Amino acid sequence: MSQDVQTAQHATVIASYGNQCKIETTDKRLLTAKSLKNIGKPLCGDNVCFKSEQNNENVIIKILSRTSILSRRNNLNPKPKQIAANIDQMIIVISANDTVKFGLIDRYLVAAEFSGFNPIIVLNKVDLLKPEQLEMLKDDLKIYIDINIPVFYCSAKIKQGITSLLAMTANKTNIVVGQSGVGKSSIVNAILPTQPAVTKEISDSTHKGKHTTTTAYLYHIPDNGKLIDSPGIREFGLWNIEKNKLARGFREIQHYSEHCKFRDCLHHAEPGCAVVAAVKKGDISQQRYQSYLSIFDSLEQ
Ligand SMILES: Nc1nc2c(ncn2[C@@H]2O[C@H](COP(=O)(O)OP(=O)(O)OP(=O)(O)O)[C@@H](O)[C@H]2O)c(=O)[nH]1
Ligand SMILES: [Mg+2]
Ligand SMILES: [Zn+2]
Repeated sequence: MSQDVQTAQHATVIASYGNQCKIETTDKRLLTAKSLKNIGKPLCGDNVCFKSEQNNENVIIKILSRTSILSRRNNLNPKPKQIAANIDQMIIVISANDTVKFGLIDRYLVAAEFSGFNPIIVLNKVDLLKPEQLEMLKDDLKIYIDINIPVFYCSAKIKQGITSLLAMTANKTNIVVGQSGVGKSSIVNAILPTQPAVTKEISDSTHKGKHTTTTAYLYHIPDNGKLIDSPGIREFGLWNIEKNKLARGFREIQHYSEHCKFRDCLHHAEPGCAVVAAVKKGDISQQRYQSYLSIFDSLEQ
């Protein structure tokens, strides 16, 4: 280790704006820091070493090794965008006043399985639903309960379901993800009323429209947890996943694939495919299998 790194102090990146970052030191001071060009771009959630220069500028000189990175790709830009680092748990937020976008949820789940994040689904804005509408949505989302992915029914507005969600977040770095307007920042605020994240209402006084949150931002939550609010997305493009490995992103497909006749079975129409048999029997949801096929087609190699 170089002399520089030994005398440096440690910090966590709260938010990264290019090579300017907001960092929090181990003794809880919030500072602005620039990062050295040759170390790569620090991400929200990174653990870093920094030095304070004589002119009071703080300089990040090293990014400590990451346990995980969340990246996504969109159609407009082939280069994946890195969103945050060192994530343990992904809270996928969907809104009750929208149709359920199973394809989007399943893409997030694939990313979570490949990156080793624990996934949770939150249906927010349940205050807008009549009881029978809520029951119908619970029926639709049962396919996730069946594969052991917890689903929470919440309202950030009336603070319903927030305590049980909070109980899942202790001692972990959690990231809230989902489309713009589903209420990610509102959920963060319901959990953390004392350090409010900017939501649509607050930002509408200055700018209209969607995409209120523009940068991932890390908040501390009770019981040693961290909660990262992230910008809303329109689509969540997967990258760096090979077609013949995709089954690993679908835990139930992966489970049945062990019994396929051919080891390199892609679970389309091969003879002796245990996955197709399980779909026919109703042991794998038709909806999830269709997602598998459609994501399979969307992957490049
Ligand atoms: N009725 C109802 N409205 C909600 C709830 N949660 C959030 N909203 C509203 O939904 C809108 C969007 O909320 P935000 O929290 O800004 O959404 P976001 O997901 O952070 O959006 P981006 O930052 O653009 O990605 C705001 O008008 C909120 O008041 C809820 O539980 N019930
Ligand atoms: Mg937001
Ligand atoms: Zn198969």
